[in-house]
Amino acid sequence: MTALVGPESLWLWIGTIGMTLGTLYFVGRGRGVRDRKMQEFYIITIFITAIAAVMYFAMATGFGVTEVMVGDEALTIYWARYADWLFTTPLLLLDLSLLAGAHRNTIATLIGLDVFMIGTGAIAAFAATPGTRIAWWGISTGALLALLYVLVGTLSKNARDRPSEVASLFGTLRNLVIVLWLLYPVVWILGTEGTFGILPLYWETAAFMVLDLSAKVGFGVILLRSRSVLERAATPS
Ligand code: RET
Repeated sequence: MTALVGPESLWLWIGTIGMTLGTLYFVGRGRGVRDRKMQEFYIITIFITAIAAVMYFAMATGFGVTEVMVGDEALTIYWARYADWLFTTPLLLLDLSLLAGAHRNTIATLIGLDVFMIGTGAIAAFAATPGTRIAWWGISTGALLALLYVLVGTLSKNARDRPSEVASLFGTLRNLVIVLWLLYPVVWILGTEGTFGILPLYWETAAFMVLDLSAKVGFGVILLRSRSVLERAATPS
């Protein structure tokens, strides 16, 4: 078997280190938090970066990667991304939902759409013809747009009934999610997966690493930075 991981491993190692440092930082901050409701935010956020750290390690060391034949071309597919996102994106949505004080039906809808999005995105990555790959990408992007619609609709409405600092923290994180999450399908379709060959694997891997670190560690830092706001978020309003 040939080694599948090329020079893009540089970015995968930076991702591994960044996610590990993020995890350690959140664990450090979470020590001493006694309030059970507040602990929920720490537990969820720590798992997000911990899962990403091991999946980045899997990719950097050549476990999380395979080849997919599209026509007579072999594409390098980092499948571990989808394993990571399948678990971490629902957890990110759970953090946001707890902050907004969402009803469980809203949480179920968001997580359902999210799993649908990552599942169909994984099919897109493994599909054998350019046409079917783009069709599955379209289905997955449709789920993303529906998810963001719930985020700006129902979830934002719920957040407006929360204390003002909590509502404002929710607004910041929601906007971060909208901007960053919309970039994922763009990088995918421009990158090697889209088969248009616009963005080479090296730069695509760098782009996903920056997006992943911002969407996980950046998100977590903003969420956990103010203990007083989290305290208010943890008190039922
Ligand atoms: C794929 C490909 C198909 C189309 C769409 C995608 C969306 C992925 C998203 C991923 C978000 C990941 C995050 C990771 C955390 O660090 C699967 C790339 C719509 C939105 C936030």
